[in-house]
Amino acid sequence: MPSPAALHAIIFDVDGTLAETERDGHRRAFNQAFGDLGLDWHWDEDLYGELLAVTGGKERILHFIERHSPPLPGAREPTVLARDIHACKTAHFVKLVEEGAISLRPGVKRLIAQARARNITLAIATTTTLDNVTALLRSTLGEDSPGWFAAIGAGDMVRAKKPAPDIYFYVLDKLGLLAGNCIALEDSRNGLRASLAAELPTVITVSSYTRDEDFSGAALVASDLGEPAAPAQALRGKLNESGIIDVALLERILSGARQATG
Ligand code: XBP
Ligand code: MG
Repeated sequence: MPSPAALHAIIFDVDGTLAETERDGHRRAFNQAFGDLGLDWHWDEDLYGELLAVTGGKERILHFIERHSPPLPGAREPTVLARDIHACKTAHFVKLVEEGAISLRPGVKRLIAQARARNITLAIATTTTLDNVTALLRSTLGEDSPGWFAAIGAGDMVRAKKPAPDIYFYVLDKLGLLAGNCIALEDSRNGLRASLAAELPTVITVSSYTRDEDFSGAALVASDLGEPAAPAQALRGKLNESGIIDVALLERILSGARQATG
């Protein structure tokens, strides 16, 4: 039985991991922004699933313009148009979140509370815009909750978004911690590629758009973090008997990852 390694920090992804934000949050906000800017564009659920291959809202809009050649208004530079749509989209997303349209996924609140009680550092590494993160934390965990996170790495704070590891390096640097003492929680292949490239042991809780992705390299793949009354299902790897992903299980995963890397 490996001895528990010191778990110093849990680094959370946001979209798909803290909450199911994509289908009825970001996608809706993009479509509202298209309407506001007089664009005859619509991203349905299937199209949006394809577009999620590209992380970052501005990058996703530019990819859509390039790939789908939608009608463009006047002689607007695509990068300028993408920036304007994105600003409007962020305002819509924040409003949706403030109205309570998005809730946390099972087990997220429980794990955050347990980690805080155990003095384990919390951090965030996401490609989404900082305003979206703080709005989501405030609306689901309370006004002061952004302050619970020792580092929040978001959006354009780094040059290259996931699957590049930059946002994880940024957060590790802010925390002053080694990857081997942290666990990343992700929901997507792009997120996993980023965390693994930063050498972070990673637990995946699949989300509605990502459940069929390739999660090779993850320490554990589960349906969600689980709650006592609604245990999670392990899709790869082993959960504990209670079917809950808690600090003890994350510590065990870290010990296993350490032993594997010698
Ligand atoms: C999430 C994303 C984000 C959001 C939109 O990826 O790709 O781009 O869809 O956010 P991850 P912005 O969960 O891997 O961080 O529009 O604010 O960029
Ligand atoms: Mg995600």
